[in-house]
Amino acid sequence: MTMQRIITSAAAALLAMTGALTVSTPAGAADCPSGHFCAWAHSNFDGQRANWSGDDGWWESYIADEDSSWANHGISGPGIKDHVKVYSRAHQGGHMTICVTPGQEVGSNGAANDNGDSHTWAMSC
Ligand SMILES: [Ca+2]
Ligand SMILES: [Ca+2]
Repeated sequence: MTMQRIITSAAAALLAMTGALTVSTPAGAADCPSGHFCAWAHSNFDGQRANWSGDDGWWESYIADEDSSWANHGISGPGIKDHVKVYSRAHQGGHMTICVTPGQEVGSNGAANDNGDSHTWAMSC
């Protein structure tokens, strides 16, 4: 084997490994800290992000009525409020626009798009 062939083989092996790594991490699609609920101003977890570990009755202006994708990276377990309900008005008013289950990542949702103003953690949807 020539040196050129060895290098080519090594590069191919590295490429194969990188490809395998990419495929094996679908849960990491959305960049959202563990224990947090995240919302982005654009679809597919793009644009400005807001994240919360607790409830918020009055979202900041950059995300209120701007939310276009969502991810629930909350901690799950017995007796833990691990679902997130988003509401169309402040202080959990109006109607529920979307409910995000534990570990769920929602890249887009026409009904909930640009309508969230508050959210609360809940036991279920
Ligand atoms: Ca938006
Ligand atoms: Ca709204």
